[in-house]
Amino acid sequence: DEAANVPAAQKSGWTSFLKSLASFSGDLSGLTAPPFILSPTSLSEFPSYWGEPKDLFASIADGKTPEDRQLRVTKWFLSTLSGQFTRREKETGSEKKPLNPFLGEQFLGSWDNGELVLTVEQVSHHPPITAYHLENKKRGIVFEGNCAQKTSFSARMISVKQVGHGILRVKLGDGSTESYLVTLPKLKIEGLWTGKPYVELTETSYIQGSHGLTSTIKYSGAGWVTGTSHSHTTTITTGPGGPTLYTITGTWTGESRFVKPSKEGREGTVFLDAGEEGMREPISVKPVKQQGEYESRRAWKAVADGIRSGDYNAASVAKGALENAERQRRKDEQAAGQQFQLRLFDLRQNDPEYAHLAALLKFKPEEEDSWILKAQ
Ligand code: HCR
Repeated sequence: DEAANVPAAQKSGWTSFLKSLASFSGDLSGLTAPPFILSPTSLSEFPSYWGEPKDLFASIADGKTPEDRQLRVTKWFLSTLSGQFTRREKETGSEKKPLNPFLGEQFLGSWDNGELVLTVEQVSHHPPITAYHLENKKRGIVFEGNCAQKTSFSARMISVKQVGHGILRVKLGDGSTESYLVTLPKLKIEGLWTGKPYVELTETSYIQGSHGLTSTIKYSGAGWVTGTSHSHTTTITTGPGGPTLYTITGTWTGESRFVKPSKEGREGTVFLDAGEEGMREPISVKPVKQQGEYESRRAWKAVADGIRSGDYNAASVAKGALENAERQRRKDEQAAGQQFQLRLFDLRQNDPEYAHLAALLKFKPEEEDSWILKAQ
């Protein structure tokens, strides 16, 4: 039995879901999936993974030189990946289909009694685009970005291109600001046939510092270069294609070490142990009762309760009600000749900082030219 992990009553539903995938390309959010694969969590919560290694994020400000800070930004980035891409599989046995955020949906929370604050708004519904702003005011560090996904289906797996990027800014002692462009890896969703989807990362992502240093992160999985799943080899060079200062290799779920060529006799030493106990802390969010009407967990509560308790009928009724109300809002806006106004972010076209960092990376700004920033 190939679909060993699919509950008996949902096997035919799973087969038709997989068939519908085969003839599909674009935005997966609209596809109806069988209940066992539904997650009670909205995609608007996912930017919180960026803040979970909160101490590594804060310690970027302790870097004494551009090189030191490039290493620290790279370490923080790598340490977020196991949360982003393996947490759900670890906790529930498989990757699941998250709830599709409604336009204007918010996810707000913090760490360390408000020292690190996350603000998220769903800034587009079709296609789904999420904007986020993560800020440690005390340390002068902001990570801001937007994220959308383009999916396609081939060779029994879903391929996901993450569209969007983040920019990290750190205020230096002399009052100047250093910035880093963070691009995002591609992912594959495997294990679909057996009903136990999981994520593997592929190809390359980059971190480009405004001082000129570049981190190039190459991803590979089981059956690839190292044969170990969730592997990466990262180099830090003086610009794209420039001389290598450091090479780091390992897994983004466990240990990574400096290897040859690296500076200062660091070869063989540990760069990061992403599996270390307590290195990532989940975000704190207000109790649902105290949340505003656009906040994710409040708005989706009935749907999430239905999914969690296995009352899929109640979940589907609640989801239908939310979606109808949203459709009606858009219709009303249209009839009144109005456009939906973002509440927390502003849209900015042709951000010069993004253009500058992308040029350093010799990276052609793509369709995500326009930038979304937290409104002050
Ligand atoms: C592809 C995915 C939605 C998008 C999720 C993203 C890319 C969102 C941004 C985060 O920073 C990182 C991230 C992690 C997730 O692994 C990724 C999701 C994995 C599955 C989900 C699909 C839309 C659901 C496919 C449905 C299958 C599982 C049946």
